[in-house]
Amino acid sequence: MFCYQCQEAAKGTGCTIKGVCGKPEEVANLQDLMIYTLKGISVVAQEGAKADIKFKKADHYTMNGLFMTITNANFDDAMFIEKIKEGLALREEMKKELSDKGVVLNDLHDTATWSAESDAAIKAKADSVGVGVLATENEDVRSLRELIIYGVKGMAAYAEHAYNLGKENDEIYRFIAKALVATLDDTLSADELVALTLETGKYGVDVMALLDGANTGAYGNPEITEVNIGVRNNPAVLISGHDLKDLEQLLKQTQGSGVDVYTHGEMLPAHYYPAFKKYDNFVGNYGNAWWKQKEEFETFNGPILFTTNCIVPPKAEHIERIYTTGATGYPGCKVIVADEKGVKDFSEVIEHAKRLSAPTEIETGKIVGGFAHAQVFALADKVVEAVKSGAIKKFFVMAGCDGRMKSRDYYTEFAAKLPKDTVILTAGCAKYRYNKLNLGDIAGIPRVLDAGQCNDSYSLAVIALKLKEVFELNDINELPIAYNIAWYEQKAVIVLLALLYLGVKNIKLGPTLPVFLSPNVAKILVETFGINGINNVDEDLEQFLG
Ligand code: SF4
Ligand code: SF3
Repeated sequence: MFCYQCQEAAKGTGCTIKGVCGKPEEVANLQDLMIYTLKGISVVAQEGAKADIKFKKADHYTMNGLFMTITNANFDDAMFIEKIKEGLALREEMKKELSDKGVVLNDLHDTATWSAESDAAIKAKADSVGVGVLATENEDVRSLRELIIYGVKGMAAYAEHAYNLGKENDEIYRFIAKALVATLDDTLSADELVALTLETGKYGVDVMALLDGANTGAYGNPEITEVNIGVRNNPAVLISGHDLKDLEQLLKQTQGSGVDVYTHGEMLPAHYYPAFKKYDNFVGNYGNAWWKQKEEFETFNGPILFTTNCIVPPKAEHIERIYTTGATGYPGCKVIVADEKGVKDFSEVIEHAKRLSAPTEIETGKIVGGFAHAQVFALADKVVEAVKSGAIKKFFVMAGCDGRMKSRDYYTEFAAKLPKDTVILTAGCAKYRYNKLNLGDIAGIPRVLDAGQCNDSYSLAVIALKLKEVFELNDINELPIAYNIAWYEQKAVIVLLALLYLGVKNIKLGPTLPVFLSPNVAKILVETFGINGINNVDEDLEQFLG
């Protein structure tokens, strides 16, 4: 295996024996074969597109297949084998349809022609492509290809959440296919791949806008909300991940059952949506960012439902109370599958909760959030006034991911040491590093404004664009907004590419720069966009405020 797609890649080069995330070699290779299969399907889909023939099924398959390979989403080798088999059959169906319509397919790439009859043959193929990343010898081309693939993985994840709410955009699917095929094309120059990377950012903006519209269209605009972090004395289900449609179905099905629902990790911002406030058994948020889940699942006592990443390989005794759905999976954990109408039956999870104890309290109190674009616009006069009067000197966008590395203590210290006339704008699970610090407020505006999940970084960009307009500036970079972003997995990659596309400069990215950036590609990002790594809190504060 060879994997270097996340911030925790072993030794700062890549995982080669087993993932730091817990991904075994066999699963890593199958994930690479999944991507290989998706490239082949995209090759055929592109041929169809030339003849104006669309393959909706392939669009959805590709979206879900990409999502399954995101860090900490799916560790289940059997699920990958089944998915790949399904893909091979789909690819052949597509070819048949094309040939029936008179489209001649010549000289197809191996990704579009390989086949395997048995599980063993699939595994053997997986082992042969499992270091495929390294097969691209030119390190700059390899770096750009992988940067694009990781961006597209994040894009697919967000597209799937929107799709679950009935919203999709064919242009995003077309781009995903085009990008995957481009990573097979040896004739593309590094410059052309750089251009494609920026185009990936454009579709990153589009997909986040699509998801924002889907979420707010279905559940209303997030509003200022105090979220309880304590517990009640009823049995309960803990729901983790990013999928709001799954949450809605769970809340509906738990009504009147005596079972409470708590959010975990990236599901916390669900409390900010008006539509979920009517559920009186939607109690609060339990715990912190994903990487603390082993201890928190221990004390939660009840069943846990994963709707997306981040799964940490569970303790053996927890497996029987962990359920997965959507793109997620873990060997031994029960999978809840949607019917053809997208309906999921969570009754087994709810019945399971009834047999177990109520959660053990690990914290008490409340945290405040709900500052997505509409809520901030509603406060615009106050915010603009505070900036004009000098009460707010600077905003710090500290969105992104959390992770288990000790070096991420930097973000807690950075937030705590920020001057009292600054405001943090956050989104994603990065917030758990400082959202319980009680940093106070400025004239009633909390000093930590949480817009929501990582995809709600889109809101932060919309807010910045609005402020640019209000202050009549020519360039988004003239605003008193600094960017100190933490990344971990591939959704953060698409968020970053989206910000670059919007013209945001001088982003500090940490706790370490992606190891999949070759020195030359990193140089382009530094020279064109001013991207830079973190140093230490005092020096970085000096740099930002100096
Ligand atoms: Fe390693 Fe990250 Fe890949 Fe897991 S996802 S194998 S930790 S690089
Ligand atoms: Fe967190 Fe996994 Fe990225 Fe959506 S839950 S931000 S790491």
